[in-house]
Amino acid sequence: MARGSAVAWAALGPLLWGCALGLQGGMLYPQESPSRECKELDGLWSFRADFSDNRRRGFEEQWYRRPLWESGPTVDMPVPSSFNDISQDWRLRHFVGWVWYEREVILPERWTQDLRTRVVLRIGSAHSYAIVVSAARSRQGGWGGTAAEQHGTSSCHPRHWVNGVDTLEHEGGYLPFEADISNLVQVGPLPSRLRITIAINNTLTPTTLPPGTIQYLTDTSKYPKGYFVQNTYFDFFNYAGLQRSVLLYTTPTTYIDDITVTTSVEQDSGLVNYQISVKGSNLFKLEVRLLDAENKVVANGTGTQGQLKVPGVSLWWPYLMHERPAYLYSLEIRGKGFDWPLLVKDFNLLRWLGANAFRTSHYPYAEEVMQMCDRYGIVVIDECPGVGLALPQFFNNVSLHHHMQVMEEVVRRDKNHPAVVMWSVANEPASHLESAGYYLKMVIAHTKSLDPSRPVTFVSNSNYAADKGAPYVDVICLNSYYSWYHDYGHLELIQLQLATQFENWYKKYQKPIIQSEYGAETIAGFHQDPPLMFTEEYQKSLLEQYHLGLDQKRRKYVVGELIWNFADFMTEQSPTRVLGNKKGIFTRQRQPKSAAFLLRERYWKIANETRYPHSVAKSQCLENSLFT
Ligand code: GCB
Repeated sequence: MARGSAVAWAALGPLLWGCALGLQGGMLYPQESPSRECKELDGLWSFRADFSDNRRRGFEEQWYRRPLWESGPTVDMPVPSSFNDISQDWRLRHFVGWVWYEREVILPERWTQDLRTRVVLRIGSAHSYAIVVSAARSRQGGWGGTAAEQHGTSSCHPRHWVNGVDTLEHEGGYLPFEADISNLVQVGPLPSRLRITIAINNTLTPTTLPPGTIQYLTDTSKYPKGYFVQNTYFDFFNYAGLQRSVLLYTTPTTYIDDITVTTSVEQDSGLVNYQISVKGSNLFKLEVRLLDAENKVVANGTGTQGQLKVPGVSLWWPYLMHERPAYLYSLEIRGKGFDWPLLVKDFNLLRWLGANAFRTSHYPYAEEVMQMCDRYGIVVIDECPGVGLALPQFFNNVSLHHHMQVMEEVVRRDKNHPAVVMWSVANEPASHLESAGYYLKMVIAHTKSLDPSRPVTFVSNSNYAADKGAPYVDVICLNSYYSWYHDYGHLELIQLQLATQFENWYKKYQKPIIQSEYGAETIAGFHQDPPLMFTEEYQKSLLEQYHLGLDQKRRKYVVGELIWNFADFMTEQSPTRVLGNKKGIFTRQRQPKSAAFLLRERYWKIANETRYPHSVAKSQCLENSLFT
């Protein structure tokens, strides 16, 4: 394991590694407590896509000024979900531009009357650019003014349009954002209703993350006037909308804004250094209590920073993992949206497989996924949406600045998770370019300054000799598709090519290596023996060949193998994709292909081969596992 033997994953509630963030304010996951209440806004929202030619009718007609149904037809839209797959209207599936969500909420009276209460609106993620407008309505009827209304601007440019604490803008999907809306709901004659309107734009530009381009097709013999397509440079469907939960929560006006914890171990004692940021007042007294998994107090402290000592500490430990050598064996899963049944099913499958890790390919997963990783002992390589950095023009200063900010948001959100073992700043950037070298150097350095305790990487598919980013990473992560994207059908070449890959990279960089992707497209139910591409037999044989190659190096410098992919997933349409990417060892419905059984045998074999009895005791999950 890259972090080395000094790693201490303690099972002491929310443990954090040291961070010095540039972002203003924290982003703690909302939890109910004696002083905090939460109100989930999941469920049906009103929805309309702006199909107008310039996609700006919503702003021109100020749809946010009145309930959405008053300005035109609306449809029901579940939140959380991606809007693309919900309706039977094909235009919505491929829609690019502004969509509008609206929901009316009745607020508890205390929230609107008690001026010692802060009311916060929190959006788990909105892909990819969002503007939020809130309006409070008094009991007597009539809507109280929003900032946008008071300023009366009709400009459709968001920067002019929003101007007030009750509205909020956020750029980038996959990460949470929030606003204190107390000023809005706590003014006027007993307001009790809140109308929340969220406009979301899924257009990707050369400076968004991931980047994209809009291409106008101007040959009028082939395309109608104004016809455009969105080009993306990654291999998943650009699902969009309110894909994670939206909620309101309260805090007292003097409140804990952020907590940062770093941990270490001294003999059998756990040391927990904490730093707590309090906002709203300087007049407070802090008592700190550290609870164990059974809610028993195991240490006490006072003040905004200090160290707690826990004798006889029980350490957090990855599922089935041995410490010498630690080895990640698993697969990539997907977690753009959030859905509890799917999430629990996926974790049951991970445990069935005996897997112990995954990478959040290629964007941060829902916060609930990260919580499950802490709970189930699954190690995470936490990747930001730096995917599709394929063209030279994407390595510009505006993108670099945004990319660094996104890393700040990722680290701010996930620094508390013991499961996070490494940050990944990008997947397959064009890292052979000089400009990419500088860009990656800067993003990696920035991420290290945010969290000096964890290694940082990006995932490469460049040639080892040409890669300009590899010198800056702590661990080399490599994607390769031998006998899939070239040498079609020639499974006999895999071991040689894999050995060459590992030896070249190791010789040049002398760093630990993770095989971060390998796999084969497989259509469940297709069979052929001897194996042919796309059959279950081919996928199995390809993985077997890779495993023979990996076994040659895994006790040396290869520290992990992550197959591509956990389950089939949707992509854009193309002649190389049959209803999406089919490299899953499970179907999209989570049913196993033959390779799932092969993987299961391998992962359990590795676990049984290497684990000592004491490491078994360390895994919190094993005692409850059906599969040991
Ligand atoms: C890759 C990408 C991943 C693709 C995969 C494939 O290298 O990182 O996003 O889905 O290859 O299946 O082509």
